[in-house]
Amino acid sequence: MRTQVAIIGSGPSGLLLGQLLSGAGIDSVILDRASQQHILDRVRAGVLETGTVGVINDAGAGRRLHAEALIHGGFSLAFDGRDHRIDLADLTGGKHVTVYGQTEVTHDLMDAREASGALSIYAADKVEPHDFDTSAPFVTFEKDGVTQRIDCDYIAGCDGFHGASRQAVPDEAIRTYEKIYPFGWLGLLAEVPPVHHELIYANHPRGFALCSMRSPTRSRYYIQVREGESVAAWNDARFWDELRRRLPAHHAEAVVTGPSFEKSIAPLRSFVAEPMRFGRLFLVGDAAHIVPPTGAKGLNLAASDVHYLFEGLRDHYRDRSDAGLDAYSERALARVWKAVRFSWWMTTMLHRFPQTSAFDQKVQEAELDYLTHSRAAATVLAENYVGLPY
Ligand code: RFL
Ligand code: PHB
Repeated sequence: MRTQVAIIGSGPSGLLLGQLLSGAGIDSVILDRASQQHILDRVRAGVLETGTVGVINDAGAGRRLHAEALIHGGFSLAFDGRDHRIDLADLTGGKHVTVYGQTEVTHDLMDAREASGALSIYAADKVEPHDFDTSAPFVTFEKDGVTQRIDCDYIAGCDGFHGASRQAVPDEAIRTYEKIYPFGWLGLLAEVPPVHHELIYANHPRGFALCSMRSPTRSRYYIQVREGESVAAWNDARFWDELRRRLPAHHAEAVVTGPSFEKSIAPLRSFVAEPMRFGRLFLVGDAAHIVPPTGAKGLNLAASDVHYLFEGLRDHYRDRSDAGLDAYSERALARVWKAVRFSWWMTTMLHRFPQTSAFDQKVQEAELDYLTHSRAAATVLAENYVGLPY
């Protein structure tokens, strides 16, 4: 088999890139080790920057999003029993975020790919990139016990943090930076109306809590849990009880509870691999970087990476110019590090760290107080949350 761009991974990064390439008449094959259903069953991000919505539109997969997504012009910071609204629209000159689940984005992109007729291979085992330091790279994989090979011009490693692409790079060619946080997020999805019409990020002595949503009838909630905690220890009643305890009283009273239909724990980590290009292999999205979810940046960074890489590939095939491909790693990383910083800062400001000193606790309280009294400080938060320009 031969294609122009072999894409490893069918998450948002791989699917977005595949659609943009199809739109420009560039051929791609997507390979994923998971089944299509498994990918659609993963519950993840919910907040999209305007730039991400733009990339989804460019990929020809924005129709349902525009009909169903929720536009949010602000969110709440809750702490010390009170509630402070960050007015995103006012602080950023009219900008907003879009609340639409990653599951739905993935669904729309998979439908668009199917309509375009481009090839995706799911449940592919042992996917491996080869010879990307030469002009003749290829990818091998096993399907139904048979080893197959795809020759290509370029390989896009869109296979997430645990994927094969980054691991195929020799140690001496890559530098990684990592920070692990000593807690996780327990998330719950339920068919109940959200407690509030906007998101609430809560800092409480018992730990962080986040009230988010997927629609006016579907809520997504998260609570900070200790490292090593197991989902089995949290039945629905315990979760709802703990969530309520971490919210200001007026919100706690308004929480509508119901049976959960998804519950999972995510560890929190910051991670960056540099560079993001190795010859004809490009790392994209979570394959190259991870941020803790507090700033809602992971999926949005995947979209900006895809935007830069697509421009480079398009210019290569259309104009025979490699300037965009040569600049990919530097352009992407400049934006990545700013989101890594923002996500680390939001996480540090909103969570309770084990063994925190009295000094650190006071500084955290001063930071929150400053945000609620200084327009300049609130503007820094708002302009990062809605997304820095591409
Ligand atoms: P993905 O989505 O992990 O997709 C990678 C795909 O590659 C496949 N794969 C392989 N295929 C072949 N061979 C291998 N060896 C392979 N290894 C893996 C996998 O099966 C998978 O299909 O990476 P991608 O496309 O880069 O997308 C990144 C986003 O999924 C991620 O950044 C976000 O979900 C992060 N995130 C959030 N981002 C936001 O922008 N806003 C949010 O509100 C937000 N909330 C979140 C989040 C992530 C969370 N978790 C669970 C980590 C909330 C949570 C709880
Ligand atoms: C979500 O709705 O899943 C979500 C929202 C905001 C975040 C993280 C996750 O910061």
